[in-house]
Amino acid sequence: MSNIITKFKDGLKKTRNNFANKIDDLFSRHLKIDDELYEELEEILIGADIGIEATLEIIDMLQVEIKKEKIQDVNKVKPLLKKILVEEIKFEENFYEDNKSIILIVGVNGVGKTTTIGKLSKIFKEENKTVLVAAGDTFRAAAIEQLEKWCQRADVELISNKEGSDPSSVIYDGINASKARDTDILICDTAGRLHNKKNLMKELNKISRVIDKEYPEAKKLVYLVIDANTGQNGIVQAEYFKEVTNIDGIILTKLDGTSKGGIIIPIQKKLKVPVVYVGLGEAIDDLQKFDAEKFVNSILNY
Ligand SMILES: Nc1nc2c(ncn2[C@@H]2O[C@H](COP(=O)(O)OP(=O)(O)OP(=O)(O)O)[C@@H](O)[C@H]2O)c(=O)[nH]1
Ligand SMILES: [Mg+2]
Repeated sequence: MSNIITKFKDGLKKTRNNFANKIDDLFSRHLKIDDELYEELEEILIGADIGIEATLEIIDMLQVEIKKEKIQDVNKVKPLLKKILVEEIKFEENFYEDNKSIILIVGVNGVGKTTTIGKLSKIFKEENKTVLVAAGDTFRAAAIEQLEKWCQRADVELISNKEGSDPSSVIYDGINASKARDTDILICDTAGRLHNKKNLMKELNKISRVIDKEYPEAKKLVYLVIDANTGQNGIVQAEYFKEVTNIDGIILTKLDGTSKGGIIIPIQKKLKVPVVYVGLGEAIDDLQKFDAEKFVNSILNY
């Protein structure tokens, strides 16, 4: 098995134990495809945090397909469910980084922004891209020190200023350093502790203006980090950020800590923004580019 598949499998163990076991048990108990089977399946999908809307859609698609293909054998339902889940999760557009990109990492406190920056840096370096990081969370000294440690682990340079300095000035310095070194990707940390929407909007707008003015040649990407363990509340957070800034991609962290990884479906559906990376653990290699097929295979135990 490839390393990436193993990572997905290991990281999604809790969701798989909750989901695949119930699905397999369901199909082993039912001999016929009937209303009872659909009802139980519905419960399992909702229990995995897939959300009512998406669950009903999935059941509906399943029923249509089963009718169309005249399927009677229960054993043929799981592969069909797999296909439908992959279709539900797949995003056609590609929002990934260009060779010259500036990435703003945003999200509420504690979701995993700083950690993810270290992991992302490593991924980009492995893709032979040059990386620079800007310490835009100037809210507390510890944030800068923590980011410094992650940059050391990933072996990338950090541009920072002292605690309390203006975040957009740090981003400005980061842009200048990126230009001087001809860096491919500049990743910017931001503070998760800005108390209200007005402050958050003010700060992100200011940073955006600096980027638009100083680095128009770079592709600007805003990645919102969401902790998978927060469940439906993660969707509320995302809607909050969406009112404040444009979001190009979602990074769903701590999927290893939840049995309800199905949350990925309503997040994408509600926000119409793709999940681009997933966090599957605390170590530097525990971030993966999101792949719908690998994800579904992992949670269905294929
Ligand atoms: N298990 C697990 N833990 C994670 C993952 N990503 C981050 N964490 C942990 O989450 C905690 C918070 O991570 P940070 O990177 O400090 O989060 P942050 O968003 O920068 O937090 P603030 O700067 O306080 O807003 C740390 O203990 C990380 O190790 C993940 O994918 N899996
Ligand atoms: Mg942080």
